[in-house]
Amino acid sequence: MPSATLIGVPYDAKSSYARGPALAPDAIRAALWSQSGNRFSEGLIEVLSPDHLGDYGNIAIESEDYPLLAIENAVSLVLNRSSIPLVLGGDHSITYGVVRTVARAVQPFTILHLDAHNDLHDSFAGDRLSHASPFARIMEERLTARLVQVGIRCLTPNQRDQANRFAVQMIDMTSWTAGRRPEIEGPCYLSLDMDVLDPAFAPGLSHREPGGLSPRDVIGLIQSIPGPLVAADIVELNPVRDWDGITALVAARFVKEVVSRIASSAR
Ligand SMILES: [Mn+2]
Repeated sequence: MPSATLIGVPYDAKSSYARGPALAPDAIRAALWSQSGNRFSEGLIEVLSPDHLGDYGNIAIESEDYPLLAIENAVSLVLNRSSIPLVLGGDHSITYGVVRTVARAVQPFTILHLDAHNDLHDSFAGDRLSHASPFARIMEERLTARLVQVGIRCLTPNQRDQANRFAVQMIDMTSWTAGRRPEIEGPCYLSLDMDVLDPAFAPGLSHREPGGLSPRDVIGLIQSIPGPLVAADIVELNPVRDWDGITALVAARFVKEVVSRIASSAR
């Protein structure tokens, strides 16, 4: 079995602003396998090889309804094969279904959440499964031991109150710039919202928020996760708003570094 297995979730019906992330899994695969790059991570692991990376394909999306069962089935199948799920969204709503499934199989783990927004809205436009709400559900259901958020820069007073309510550890962009870095121990779930990046590096986003991280910062964060990864997701790439596939290429690079991180900690 490969160390990691891609699962595409082409679902963006919980997006509050622009549709398009449903096209991301295939855009990331195209960039990943493009002849413009090679098969290795920065740590010189041949990540694009059957030993290290498998592909479940995309789950079938048949309606606008939240695809909880389909996500659970795919993630469980990969975990049962002793491979680590690397889920390509889709909008950020899909993280709830993935974390819920992983939490039944593995405990405890810390979630490292990279994002411009803290996604802790109790509901958004009346929807508790909105892409602005996955971490409210995750914390309410106590699916994780600890939530660490990095890159946040779009808080509202209500969002700050939610973060306090759930005892979230937050490294916003101001503290990041001042030099604060996450301290993670033990098993880790990585949830990587592409809009954590500054839009100068990544125009293919539904929500472009200036003042964000660079791809180099995110690669450094991935490489510095000390414990084993239990699963990961990369979400919110919007190919409709991308320029010449540049953001898909950044996402593909993140895939390679995540797979490398998984491969180097595999038993
Ligand atoms: Mn998000």
